[in-house]
Amino acid sequence: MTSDTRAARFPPVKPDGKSLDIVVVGLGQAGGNLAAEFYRRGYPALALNTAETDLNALEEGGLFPAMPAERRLYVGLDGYDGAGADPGYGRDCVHAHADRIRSAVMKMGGDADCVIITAGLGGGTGSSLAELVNVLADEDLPIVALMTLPTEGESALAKVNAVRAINEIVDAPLLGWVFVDNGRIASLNQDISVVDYYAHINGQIVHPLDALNRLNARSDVRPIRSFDGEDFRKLLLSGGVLNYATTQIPKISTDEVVGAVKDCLDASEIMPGGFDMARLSYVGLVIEAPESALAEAPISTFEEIAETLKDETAGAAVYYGIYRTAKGSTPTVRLIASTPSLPHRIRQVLGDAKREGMILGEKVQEELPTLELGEISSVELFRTRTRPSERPRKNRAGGGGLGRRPADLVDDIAREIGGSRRPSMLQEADDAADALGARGWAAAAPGDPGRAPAPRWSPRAWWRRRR
Ligand SMILES: Nc1nc2c(ncn2[C@@H]2O[C@H](COP(=O)(O)OP(=O)(O)OP(=O)(O)O)[C@@H](O)[C@H]2O)c(=O)[nH]1
Ligand SMILES: [Mg+2]
Repeated sequence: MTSDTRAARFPPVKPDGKSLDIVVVGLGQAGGNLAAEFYRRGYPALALNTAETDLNALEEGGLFPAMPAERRLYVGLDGYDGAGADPGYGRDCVHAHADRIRSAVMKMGGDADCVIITAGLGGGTGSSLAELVNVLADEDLPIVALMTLPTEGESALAKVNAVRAINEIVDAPLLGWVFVDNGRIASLNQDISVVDYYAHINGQIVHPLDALNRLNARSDVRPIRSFDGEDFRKLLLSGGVLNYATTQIPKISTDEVVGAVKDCLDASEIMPGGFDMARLSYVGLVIEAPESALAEAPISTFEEIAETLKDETAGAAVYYGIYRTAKGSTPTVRLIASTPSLPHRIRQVLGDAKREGMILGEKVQEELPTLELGEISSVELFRTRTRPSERPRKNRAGGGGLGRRPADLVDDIAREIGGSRRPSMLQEADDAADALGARGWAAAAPGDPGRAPAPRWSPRAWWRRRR
């Protein structure tokens, strides 16, 4: 492809100032709130929920960014309000509304560069996110899932729901997975009022992606080396677990830049900690700095940064961007990295879910002890009988939740993403992965030997079809 045709096909930024057309579909309350935050920033978005109450929170004048009524889809059954933390019911709802969901998503995002599906894992609606992927499976959409993990203080039910949902979603045919650590965010935002809390942290979660997507349309930055829309696309749709962040550094040096990358991977402010740097496959690193900070950093510093990152990531494909900014006095590092393995923190969530889930599972099986009431058992306390309740009884099909039987726990979450799939999307990306040799995708993604093999899915074929 000549540079002219490439430029015509992939303009550096679209008319609305974004490099990629991203659309967002939120499921459940957290999912809808996150979708509303994207919508506030100018992205087409939909909120799906089994609860009218949650959807109404997105009305004008509420605490969350508003979403117009036509972007809020009630997908409950029998007029019920919410899934009551029962993912089995959440799944039934999504399945029952499959046609409506599919047509709303395709109308909004049939041609999108990326469809981000958002949900809070732990509740009943958001934890059925894999069912939403099933509903959209035939549409060949480039889907990335963005999910929140429960905090330490949340119930065993939330934790068990979350690890079951993670196990399903890591096996789904997606092009990217983003886990957000609500516990970590809570520990760093303790002073925020409960009124503003979620709207505030949702801004923190969405901002780094939005900033990368708008980088090339900003009038206050000038590229020295561009991180363009295609670089961003390769990272976002690289088929791995993503870690992204925006952070400030005091000056541009190898220690500061590589140190910032390590901090984001190991103890991010929004993502689960414990990403293994040596297992990264792709890294996007943008340094945005004022003239004075750039003037102090000779070209040899940038070469040293590149060499150190290459070593520490054991040869990941790294996309760089260097921008001079007219604003601010300290350099900013923007990171987006991708790996085929799950961060260590997710193992801890699994451990908590196992321990607490088994206790809860046993508790819900206990029979209620009867009290010795004696003669008061037969004393009539009313002169008239109350009529039986006319509230209809819900007959929820399927499993989910902990209420019916001892927790059927996830034994182990697949440590690798995607089973036998080769998740890199483009030819060049595949070649880069091949070049990673023994550490590359094919070798690095054996999946869980105990699970059925993932369906054959070819990212290259997918990409060709879309073109
Ligand atoms: N980051 C973030 N997390 C949220 C937000 N709202 C809820 N959560 C978290 O998301 C998880 C799931 O909760 P909900 O989204 O309320 O659950 P749901 O999907 O609506 O499920 P049901 O209410 O059972 O139908 C919990 O861990 C919440 O703490 C939000 O706006 N932002
Ligand atoms: Mg809800």
